[in-house]
Amino acid sequence: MKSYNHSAIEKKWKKKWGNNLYKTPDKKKGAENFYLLTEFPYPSGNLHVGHWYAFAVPDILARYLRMNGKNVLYPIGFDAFGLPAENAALKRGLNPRKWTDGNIAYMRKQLRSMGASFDWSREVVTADPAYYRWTQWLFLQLFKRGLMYRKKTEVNWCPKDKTVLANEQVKDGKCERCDTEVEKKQMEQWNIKITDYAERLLKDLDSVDFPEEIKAAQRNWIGKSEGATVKFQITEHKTQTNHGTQNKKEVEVFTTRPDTLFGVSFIALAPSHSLAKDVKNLRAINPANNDEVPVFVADYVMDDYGTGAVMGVPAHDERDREFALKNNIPIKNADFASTEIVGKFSTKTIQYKLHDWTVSRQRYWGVPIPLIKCEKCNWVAVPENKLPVKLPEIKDYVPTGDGKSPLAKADKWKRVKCSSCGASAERETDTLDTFVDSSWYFLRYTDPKNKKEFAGRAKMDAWLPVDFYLGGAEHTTMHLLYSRFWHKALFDLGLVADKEPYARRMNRGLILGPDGHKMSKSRGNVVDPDEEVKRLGADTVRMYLAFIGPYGETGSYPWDKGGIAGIRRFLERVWRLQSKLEMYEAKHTVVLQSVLHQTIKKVGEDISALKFNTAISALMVLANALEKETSISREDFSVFVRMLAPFAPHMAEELWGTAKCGNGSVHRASWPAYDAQKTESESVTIVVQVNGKVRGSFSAARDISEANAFSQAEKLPAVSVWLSDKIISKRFFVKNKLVSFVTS
Ligand code: ANZ
Ligand code: ZN
Repeated sequence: MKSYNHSAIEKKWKKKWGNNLYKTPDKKKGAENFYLLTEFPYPSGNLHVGHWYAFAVPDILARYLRMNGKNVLYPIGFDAFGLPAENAALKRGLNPRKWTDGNIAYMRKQLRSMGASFDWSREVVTADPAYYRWTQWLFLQLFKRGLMYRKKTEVNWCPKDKTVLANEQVKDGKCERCDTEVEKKQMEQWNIKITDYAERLLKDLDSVDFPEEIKAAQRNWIGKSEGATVKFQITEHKTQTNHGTQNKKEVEVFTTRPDTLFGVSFIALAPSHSLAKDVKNLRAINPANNDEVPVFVADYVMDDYGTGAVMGVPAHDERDREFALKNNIPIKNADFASTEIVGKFSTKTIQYKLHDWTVSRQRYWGVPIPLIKCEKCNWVAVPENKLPVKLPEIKDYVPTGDGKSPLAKADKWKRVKCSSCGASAERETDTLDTFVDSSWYFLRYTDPKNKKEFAGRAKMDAWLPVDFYLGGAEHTTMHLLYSRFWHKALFDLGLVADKEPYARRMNRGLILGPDGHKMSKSRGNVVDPDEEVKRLGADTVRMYLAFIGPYGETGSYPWDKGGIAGIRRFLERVWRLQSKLEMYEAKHTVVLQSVLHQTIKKVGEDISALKFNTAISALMVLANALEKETSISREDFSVFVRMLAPFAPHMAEELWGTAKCGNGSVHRASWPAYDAQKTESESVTIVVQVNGKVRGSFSAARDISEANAFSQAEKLPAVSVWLSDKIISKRFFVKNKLVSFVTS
């Protein structure tokens, strides 16, 4: 037996498997389809441990399901457009396309080193014109449906990235990408009416299998509030000079507590409210009791929520109280208004915290928005036969900061004829937010080469909805929400069959550096997976990451050098089991058979539950038992190797071959079945009590009869002393557990 040479084995099998082993047909006879999706990576340039955790560990599930007769689609691609790639390229003075293409080529190689069972023939790259042509086409379908609109709004502007950000991309007032303080700017932008779908995005959460935290986070983000609007008439203050103005003004407030109407002590407006300028001269009249109350401008009133105006009820609201005390406003204490009164002076309304999705970006590296601005016709769609609108190669792609995309300088590209009236017109020069690209990539995986449609309906129907979607917790209120919306919009257009894209979702945990902190170059705690693969092998790295903790719980796990060394030693022990292989059927003790069948059961159940760590522990227990045997039958060895295959695909393939376990690849073999009877331990320990006290115990064959149990128990010396000269008045028997005597 040769010693375990991981690099030779891994190289050999990667080459032999090539691109064909995991090519997934749309239909396979007798096999149900299963779509296992993990969020595709940004081509950032180098695979880190987090990528391994994201792709190599779910591969265990993909392989297990295949061995259990499922036709599993486990695709991969690259989320290639967008800020991260562009910023990285700019930092190096490189063209974003060149940089991105180079990274993708490198990452493909690295991804292959994992030995993951991706179907590479379905690879999708969002910066590829063959892909973004359909991003543009889908965008236009939504545009024609009236779901896109242009509006001058206060937007989040990142002064460093020099672009607009969606609300979801701002974390604690800072740019999610570069951590710079975000500024507010008035700009005209393209928005998508995701708020039209707020109610459905909420309601349909009931129909999907997402963990409660994810549902709660989305519900919170959508932020539904049921309340009412109330109109207050505005009167000009006595000191107002231009008396005689009769134009009636009113201010509308949104409240969740219309029953506190009698306690209104003031009205507060957001600083950008249309009446804010004249506020010193204004008084508001409470419609319920004609009380006149002062009007203020207050910072705590948000301009983009409700009506941008609040009725201040300091007796019942903390912030209102604080404001009233600070501004010496008399606090009104009053009874609650009855539902009848409330009904007369208010209109029931529902408010959402969710905002429409701002999708235009003033950056080069994205999908050109396929619209044309014509003086006469306003915004016109680029005709479908002119798609894709290709992103032009330009020299100066550095963001300008003047609120315009670098594409605005691409004069030749920009000038077009209006597709409606033929007059000279200009292209939209903003590009689309990357989250538009990723809102439908999983559809394209079902039909990646289609030139006529974004994906054929029959192919989509064969795979959708996604059976199981794994990803990062950071996407809960971004990608996961956007793509649910996008799918619903496509559903309404009759383009997809389901209301929801993902049947089940799970967020994975985080791998920390050996010091327990997030891996980062500045901390010097980054573990390079390539080095680990070189040193210990991909099988060890995969198995170690699977062993590090339960996958489906969003915990964080520090990388442990001792832990990975332990896994390596385990695999070496597995390797040495070969030496015990017999040429003939070995006679094994019942105990080994029970361990074997218990392991089959446990490993299968644990993999299904994403508890890869305890599945590996069970394999370790079995390996211990096998080591104790003088010889191992080929049959038992084959069971072990098949269970090893999802975790350590290269070693398992090698052992499968050398031990002549079966024809073809172990990855085409089926998962071993267990015998339920054998999973039960063959011997049991029976405890013996006399008058309620434990006096002894004995080991017996499982399911020993009551009569035999009593006679064996009575014979135990430690028991018989307590029974001699006594009359046994009662006997109890609990099957496989207990014998109890009562004497009189
Ligand atoms: C009077 C009142 C009395 C209120 C009371 C609350 C308690 P949610 O649940 O988040 O929807 N509000 C309305 N628009 C606002 C804005 N643009 N900026 C800041 N605050 C605003 O909160 C709704 C409540 O927040 C509303 O109900 C309003 O204050 C305030 F005992 O009206 B309430
Ligand atoms: Zn025109």
